[in-house]
Amino acid sequence: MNNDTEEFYRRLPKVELHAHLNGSVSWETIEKLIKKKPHLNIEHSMTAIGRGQRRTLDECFQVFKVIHQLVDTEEDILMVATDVIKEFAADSVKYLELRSTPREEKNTGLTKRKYIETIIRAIQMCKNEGLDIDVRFLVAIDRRNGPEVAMETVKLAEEFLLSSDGLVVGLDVSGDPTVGSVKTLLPALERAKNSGLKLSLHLSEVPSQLEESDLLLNLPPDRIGHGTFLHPEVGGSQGLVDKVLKHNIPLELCLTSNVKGQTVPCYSKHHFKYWYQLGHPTVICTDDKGVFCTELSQEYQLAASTFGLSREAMWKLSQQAIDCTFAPEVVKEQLRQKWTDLQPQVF
Ligand code: 6MZ
Repeated sequence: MNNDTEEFYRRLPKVELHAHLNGSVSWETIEKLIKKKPHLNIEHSMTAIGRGQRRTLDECFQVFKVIHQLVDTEEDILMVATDVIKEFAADSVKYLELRSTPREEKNTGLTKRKYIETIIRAIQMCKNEGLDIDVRFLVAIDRRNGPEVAMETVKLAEEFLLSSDGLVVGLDVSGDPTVGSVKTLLPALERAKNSGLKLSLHLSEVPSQLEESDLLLNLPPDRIGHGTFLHPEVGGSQGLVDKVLKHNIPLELCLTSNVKGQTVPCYSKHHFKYWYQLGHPTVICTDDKGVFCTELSQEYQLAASTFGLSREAMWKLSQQAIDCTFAPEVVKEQLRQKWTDLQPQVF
């Protein structure tokens, strides 16, 4: 890839809607954390999946556990969140929805409430510094933790929806898709929806989740994370696809994450193609830019080269992502204006 192409995708204004905070921690920030906690004996190879490497999804989830050991105080969270926001801003991300699972750490006095407050503080600090990026937050539910924790998380998110000055906008359901039953989480998700929290749900990230995906699509969610196995060509069903189309639910698609986590065999077989060809709203995202060693500009570049899309088509894709954000209409309008101002005369 030549420098000119790289430069185009770096400068392209972008929207990032699927970024897990602890999966997004860069090499540089991990380095600072390792220095702070040498007794943990953690090495870089344990926190990131490098170029050409692949892991099973199960192994990816082990990586998050290692990172969680490194990030366990308010101070760490503040540093991690500010670094991640600044890195996205440096990659010309103009609007970012970060998501993270609130954690309690008895050893350090961290509570779930403080966890969310600290991320909000990081967002506000970046705003005060004048960074050219609008950041919002989705409170994440880890499906492994079951219905009680899910309900408790929804109640906490509801409080922040009212008190965070619009910074907390919704809820994410993530975690190891092979563990836990989402059926038991439905009452919590229904409550969240009724209280005005937007829902972005990981759906069909692994095969054979037809019943679960069908239940979740009936909510319906406001956005879908991955949706890798929804369509019939990969063992999903036309019924599921029809529901996604009927409710016009945008998909958050993360190419490198899916290839490195081996849920997709190679870039050219990524389900981006299926949904893009249908003209359905798809948003290119990173998932875990630290763990999967990528950047949003790189994901755009990869999608363009893999599927033979022009710069103009990629510009349109990034522009259309604005409609899929959970931001209020006035913010969407400001973003649309920004894209108009930045649009090149010729591509
Ligand atoms: C499902 C994922 C994920 O919340 O500590 N997470 N859940 N599928 C994925 N695909 C690879 N990548 C990340 O960030 C780490 C957490 O995000 C979720 C997992 O629950 C992981 O523990 P936070 O900031």
